[in-house]
Amino acid sequence: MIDLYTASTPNGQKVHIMLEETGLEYREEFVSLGKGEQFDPKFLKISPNNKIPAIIDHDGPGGQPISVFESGCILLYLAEKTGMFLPTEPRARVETLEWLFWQMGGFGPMLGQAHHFRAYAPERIQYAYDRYSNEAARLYQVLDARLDGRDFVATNSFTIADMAIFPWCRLHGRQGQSLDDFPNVKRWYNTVAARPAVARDMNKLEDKADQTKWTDESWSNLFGAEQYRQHKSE
Ligand SMILES: N[C@@H](CCC(=O)N[C@@H](CS)C(=O)NCC(=O)O)C(=O)O
Repeated sequence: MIDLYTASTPNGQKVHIMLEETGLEYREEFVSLGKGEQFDPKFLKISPNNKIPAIIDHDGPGGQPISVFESGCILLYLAEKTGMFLPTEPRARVETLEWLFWQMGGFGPMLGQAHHFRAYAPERIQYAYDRYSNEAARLYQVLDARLDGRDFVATNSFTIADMAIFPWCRLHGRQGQSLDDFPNVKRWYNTVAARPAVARDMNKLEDKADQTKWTDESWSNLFGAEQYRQHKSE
């Protein structure tokens, strides 16, 4: 059994997709980020960076429990555990990891900044707004070029790289992008969205979206004093 600490956000969705695709048995624990549950000392013990997703696999290496944080590491861990969605052939494996790390180091963080400066910043800071919107467009172009003539990002089959990238593309509007400008991304996006495990998951997560309204408390937890206060793990 795997405990998944999650929220209905792109980084959480990656792990939901992997768990649904592999058929591993799991239970979800939704962490309310607006209410500051990510600072709970128990949660910090398994996720010291106060972010979802994190998992506890009760049947980890040697049959002992293990906790894993960072979505890319969770995908890799589950791929190695199941032997699914990460090719073993060395070149295909490197290509999959290249695109997984591309998502973790660039596509995710830059698009996250685009969300922040376009949707959340209390004032419009034109330089930051343009910088992250332009960087988002550049990254979509890189992805579009990669997908030219390919069905999937890393290899000729669906891998953890596709799982990592897809949930971030769902929010293209918030990043100031239109998939019509990236026809290869659009085709791939529709292919991935139509996978039964992905479709099932996305429907379920729509209902679980954190309904917390922006209040002084939720703002402070995510972007203000509480976020930057030192929190102690159990
Ligand atoms: N690099 C991390 C990023 C995780 C992340 O940014 N999680 C966000 C939600 S998508 C979060 O938990 N934010 C809560 C906070 O910053 O306090 C990963 O991929 O797991």
